[in-house]
Amino acid sequence: MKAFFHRRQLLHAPTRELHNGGFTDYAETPARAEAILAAIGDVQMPGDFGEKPILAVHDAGYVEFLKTAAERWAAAGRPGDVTGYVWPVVRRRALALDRIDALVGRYSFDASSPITADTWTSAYWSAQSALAATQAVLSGERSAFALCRPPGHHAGADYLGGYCHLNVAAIAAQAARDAGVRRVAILDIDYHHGNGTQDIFWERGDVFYASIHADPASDYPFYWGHADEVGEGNGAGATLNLPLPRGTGLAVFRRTQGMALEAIAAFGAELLVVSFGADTYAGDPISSFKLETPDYAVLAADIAAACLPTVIMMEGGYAVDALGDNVASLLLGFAG
Ligand code: OKP
Ligand code: ZN
Repeated sequence: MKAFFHRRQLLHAPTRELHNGGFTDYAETPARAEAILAAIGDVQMPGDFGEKPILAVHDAGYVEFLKTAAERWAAAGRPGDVTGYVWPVVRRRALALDRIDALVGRYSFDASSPITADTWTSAYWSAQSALAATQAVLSGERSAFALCRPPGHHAGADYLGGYCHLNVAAIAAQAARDAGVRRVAILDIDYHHGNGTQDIFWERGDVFYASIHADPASDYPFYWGHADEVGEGNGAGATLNLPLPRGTGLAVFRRTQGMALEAIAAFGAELLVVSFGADTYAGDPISSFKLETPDYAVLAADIAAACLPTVIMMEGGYAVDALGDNVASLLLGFAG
């Protein structure tokens, strides 16, 4: 399977994150991508598809914020990485915000995703890898892998969070739509609910979003991913949330993924985007499912059996020592 990655995706490296009331090392490290690279071998550099496919999903003011946040932070005399501390829980009206602290609250939803001077560059090339993999599939490849890092599924049209800045799965799905694919499905099998992807397509009937994730009653991102969230307007019924309890292993996960794949087939998808997180792994340091390395090959074979052109996006997965093997298992399982 063709795989895409750009070395500039390694530049984004916040030093720490707020986790359970204290600062810990940032979990979404460049070492994750290095581990995947070491395990899968050949990757190609993506071409540069420019900002247009990014702006087809993301708000222009938000993109401008991502590009300039670190400069604004430094100009305000702040040390370290850009971090928010105040959020507009209720947005009564649009305000012309100028202060960096106000902007970071406006354009984010959590405090675990600091911005550095390199964040935009890495996120940009993560999106280009997603676009290159999508282009490969649109050009006739049966599947392709985008080694996206930073990941994307928590990022909304105008907000970052959960280590995500640009929603690579949404950018890929939109690029496929703009290339003439009529119906696109996104299958999100990261441990966490992809709230950003859900929000972006919430009122869209042309992009189906199905997610299997830890029950938001117990796990991040808490406010999204409950089973009764099904989309609205034209998108009513085009969102499918399948929350599972902590401790879930292969048997239940596989059966649930089968339900998601049935719904995707019933929707009539012509192209599939997979948001793949290896944080469902039993050894993941921040998650609580119980999948083992060979299980990813089983799940991938089931996805491949849906017989759809498939673009696979890397999302989470924080057990760095096992990450390469887990990704390789998934990719080999898909190829059969
Ligand atoms: C990103 B992806 C819990 C903090 C949670 C954010 C998790 C982001 C996961 N104390 N931190 O979906 O793998
Ligand atoms: Zn995750």
